[in-house]
Parts: sequence; structure tokens; C-alpha cells
Amino acid sequence: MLNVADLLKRALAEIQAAQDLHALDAVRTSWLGRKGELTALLKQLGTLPAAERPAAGEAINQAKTRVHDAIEARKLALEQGRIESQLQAERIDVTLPGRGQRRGGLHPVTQTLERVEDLFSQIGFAIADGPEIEDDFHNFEALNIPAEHPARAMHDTFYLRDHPLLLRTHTSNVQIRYMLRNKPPLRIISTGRVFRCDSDMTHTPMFNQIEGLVVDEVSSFADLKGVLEDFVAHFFARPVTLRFRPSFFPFTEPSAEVDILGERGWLEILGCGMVHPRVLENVGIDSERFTGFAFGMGAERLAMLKYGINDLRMFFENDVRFLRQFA
Ligand code: 2U9
Repeated sequence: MLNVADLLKRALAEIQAAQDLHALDAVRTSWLGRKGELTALLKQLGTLPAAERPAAGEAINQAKTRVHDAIEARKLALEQGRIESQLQAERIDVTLPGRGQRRGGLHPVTQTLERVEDLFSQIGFAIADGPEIEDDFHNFEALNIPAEHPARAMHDTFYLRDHPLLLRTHTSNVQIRYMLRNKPPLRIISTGRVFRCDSDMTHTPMFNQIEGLVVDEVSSFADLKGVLEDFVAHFFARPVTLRFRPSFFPFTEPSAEVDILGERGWLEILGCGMVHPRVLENVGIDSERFTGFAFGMGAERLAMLKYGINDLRMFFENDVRFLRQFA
């Protein structure tokens, strides 16, 4: 008679040694399957003397039951172990601090516009707004830019198709509209997008302008100089040296361009002048009684000077690595 106890011992050892469900199934087949060792043993019962058969049969069946139970127990243990290791692997530490959100910030040009508006508000200027789509009168005619003037050439102005309208080429349309609705004395600052059909290293088809206008009985070129010197010094938060250079604009007379002294010499920063009497008359203001001064500057140019940016296109690419530096 075969030693059932030895076979059982071997079977139980193999079951314990199985490291995963797949290996365990192979063990089960090798012992309990149709061609398994214990199954084969049962088939040999017939070769035993009849008297021994019942006891042997019972021993084999008991062994089969124990092997079966051991496999089930091992299966449970393996499954439990798999769940445990999965839980361990997917464990999250809820006490860890979060990754946090990066806080966004205003675009440097927006910051510049807001800072300029803020500085002029502090000295009594009102903020004025107006349309980006404008008619010929408010953008050109009222500003003493007649039909034949070079500034009106097609290559500078975006005209709307099928409409007698255009994209404003400066924010001066706002001042014209304001003067038509309000009586002097007036002090206003207007900022916003303007459009010119121009694109190269230093020009973009859209940029932001800042313009100021004062109309009063006593406004003089000396007042203009004082306001601008004060503004520029406050904007750059340092003492500045300015140079007023004679220039020409259709809407101011006399006109000047203003340079600021930097480490590498003079840099143009804005244009200005006394409002042309014809412009005042165009909006119904008595130019014998009132005088005005005005100034204009590019917001991107101002931001470039303030932050030391040498490429205008940086403002329009919106690369977050660039923008983050101003958050
Ligand atoms: C009214 C009358 C006069 C606004 C002015 C400038 C001079 C000027 C440029 C600066 C750089 C435009 O952005 S830029 O390209 N502007 O030099 N602007 S005087 O004069 C006005 C405005 C409105 C009614």
C-alpha cells in the first residue's frame, strides 16, 4: 500500500509553497485533477486485497478532503495578501499638505494702465472711456487731421468693410467725445486699445495708449511740463531727467516729444503739446477763453522701460514663464 500520509505531507508542502493563485491552481490539478496523484491512487484501489480496500479508500478520500481544504485556505490567504499589498501600494497620506494653486496676476500692460490711471486720479483727473470702432469725425476730422493728411493713408488705418467706420488709431476719439458732452474746465485720462495697420519688430497692429487732456482758462505749457515730470517720476518711483524736444502733431501746437535719461542715454517716452485751437473750436470750446494741453504715450513702451523688457512681442505671446514674473 502506498504511503498516503507521505503523499499528503508533500501535497500540503506544495500548497504552502505556492506563491500566487496561478501556481496554486497548478498544484491543485497535479493532486486532485483527473490525472492527479490522489486520483490515480483511488484508481489503484482495485489492485488491493478486498479486505484492505475500505480502509485505504477512506484514507485516500480523507487525504483528498484535506488537500482540498488546504488549497481553499491557501487561496484565501493569497487573495488576502494581494489585497493587502494593493492597499499598501495605493496608500495615500491624507495628512500631506496639498500641492497648492499658483496665484495668477494681471498682465504687465494691464498693471501699467491701472497704475497710470491711479496716479492721475490722485491729482484730480477723471477716467474717460470710448468706442474702439469709430467714425471719421471723432478719430480724424475733429482732431485737425484733414482728408489728405498722411496719417489717414490706408496703410495706417483699418477701415471696416461696407461701413463708413474704422478702428480708432488713437484714444483721442475719447477726448473729443468727452469735450462734446462736458464743459471746461476738464481733466481726463483715457486708456485703451488702438489699432494701426503696422507690424514689425517695434510695432504691433494693436497696442494700448494712454492719453491725457486738460482744458482750462489758465492751462499753460509750464503746467504740462510740471504734470509730466511729476507723473514720470512717480511712475518710475525715482528722480528722473526729462528732455522736451520740439515736434509736430496735427492736434497740438506747439508740440513736443519727451525723452527720459537712462543708463544708455535718452529714450523717447511720450508726446505732448498745447491743444490746437482748431481742435477746441471743432468741439465748441471758445479757444480765445480756454487753452488746453494734451499728452499721449504707448502703454507697452512704458512697461518696457519700467521693467527692462527689450522685445515688444513678449507682451503678446503670453508665455506664462514671462507673465509669472509680474504676478
Ligand atoms: C485731443 C487733443 C490732443 C494727444 C497727444 C501725442 C502727443 C503723442 C503718441 C505717443 C506714442 C501716440 O502711442 S503713441 O504712438 N502720442 O505723441 N498724443 S499729443 O493729443 C491730443 C489728444 C486729444 C482732443
